[in-house]
Amino acid sequence: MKRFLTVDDIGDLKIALQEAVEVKKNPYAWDTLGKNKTITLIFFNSSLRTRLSTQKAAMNLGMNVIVLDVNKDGWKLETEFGVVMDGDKPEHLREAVPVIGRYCDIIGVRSFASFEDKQADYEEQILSQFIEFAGVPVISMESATRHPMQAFADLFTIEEYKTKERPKVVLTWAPHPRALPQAVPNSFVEWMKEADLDLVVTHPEGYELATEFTKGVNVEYDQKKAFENADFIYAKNWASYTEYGKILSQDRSWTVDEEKMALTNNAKFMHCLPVRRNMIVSDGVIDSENSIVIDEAANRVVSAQVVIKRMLESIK
Ligand code: SN0
Repeated sequence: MKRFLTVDDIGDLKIALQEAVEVKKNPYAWDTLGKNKTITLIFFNSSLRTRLSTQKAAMNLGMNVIVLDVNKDGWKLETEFGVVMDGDKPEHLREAVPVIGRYCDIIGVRSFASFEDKQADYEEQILSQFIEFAGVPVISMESATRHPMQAFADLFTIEEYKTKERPKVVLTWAPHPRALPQAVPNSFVEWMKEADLDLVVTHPEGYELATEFTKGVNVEYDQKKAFENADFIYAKNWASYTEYGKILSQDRSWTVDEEKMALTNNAKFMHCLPVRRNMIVSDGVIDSENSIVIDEAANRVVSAQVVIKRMLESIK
């Protein structure tokens, strides 16, 4: 496995989920696989779960881990080509990436959408330079358009909790004070579409995701209707894709609360975290027995470990 960005990179989902079961059951079974191998985790944006779970997954595999917060520790990096570098960015990614690649065996990178340039974001201007110039396998730890490690953990969590063969899974938009990327919902849809479940996406008008993700997906603009008979409610805010990066609504009638959860089939509540309480979800719902957000976050170690394990196996 040379890169991990989209659902296609993981191959057969059933096999990947089976591997996740094995990794969770026996996390130290491959603890010498990463001996004398180094993973470097590069952060252009904040992180709690991704940083800690990826580090833990690598350590379970016996790897050394280097973490670099670009905004705090490195040179400010130029990401655009053909620019006169007379500003505040002393180094170009074109040099920084291959240099980092010489110091390690796998690179993980987090680079959110900038919301300045839709095309640059959807062409993955930063991640694609890592893939092209690193010389080692690259893992997306949330790029401009996707968060595959999260979606893999989400799918695994649904597999663990489902009580019927084909559960109804609802991705609902919810209000938020800031403009957030589409990466989490994009990946969620991309992965759930491939899985054996009934996916419904609900959001206000104007929040349509890019059609490359939602083609063929059931979109329901009436949130309450979408919630009927749901087995899983996955809440997430995202900013508009069509009016790129804009907040079109902060309508708190979209907040997931007890009244709406009562419409479901006793659904489990999921969110990738961090979550804004009483904006995205009421205290009552996230603190309820049906909330599985902590187990979901715990499974981030599992998804990361499957991916890193596969990469180590391919570079051995
Ligand atoms: C990120 C996002 O893509 O929505 C990371 C989620 C895994 N979330 C945030 O940036 C939340 C920040 C906030 O202000 O609540």
